[in-house]
Amino acid sequence: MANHTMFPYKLYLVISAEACKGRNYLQVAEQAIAGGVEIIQLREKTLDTETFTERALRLKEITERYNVPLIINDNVAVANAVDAFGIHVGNSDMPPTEIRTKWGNQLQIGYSIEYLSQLDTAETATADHLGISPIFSTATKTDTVTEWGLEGLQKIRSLTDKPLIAIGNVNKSNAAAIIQAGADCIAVVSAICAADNPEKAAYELRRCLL
Ligand code: TZP
Ligand code: MG
Repeated sequence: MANHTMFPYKLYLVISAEACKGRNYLQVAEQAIAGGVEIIQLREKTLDTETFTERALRLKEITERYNVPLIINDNVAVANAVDAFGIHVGNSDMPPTEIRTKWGNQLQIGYSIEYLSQLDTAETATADHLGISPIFSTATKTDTVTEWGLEGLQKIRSLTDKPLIAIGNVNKSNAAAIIQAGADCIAVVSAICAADNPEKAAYELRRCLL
């Protein structure tokens, strides 16, 4: 079983063009990295594979320059096409066991936990890190199941050694408490993508996690 201390990233940006409110997602990503974001996921829910791949390749030019790992949401074809660091999947995507069987250890696999019962499955055992989805309910993603809260996070922490990434309405007022409750990393969309100054927003969030 992976040891959660092996996940060295504390501030994880989940980005899409839409979340950046008309600004260029590449610029927002670069500013976020300057502020202290350590790992980035490109999450585009409506693009075909070709367009998603083009956007991912452009983002990868930036993440590579700064040695920041790039994760692709949902679409394994895109993740493989751009030689991403990882793929993030949920319950309606290709299961981690299938990804591992087909592509071995090429991709780090993130897997969203929405039900406690998932912890006892081969999918969770196969994943490299787990998303606590959502830690708090959020307007950014409304089709969610369980709002875990800090207690839910603590419960999951007691049941697994996998790295835990908390996502959902995370901001500088709750980030430190989330780490204290057992998360290894916090992931945000709007706290950085929708901020007036993404670099400053990232810097302030990262400072909460020392
Ligand atoms: N998965 C669970 S909550 C969420 C995702 C992708 C959205 C988080 O967005 P925000 O704006 O950081 O609350
Ligand atoms: Mg998904």
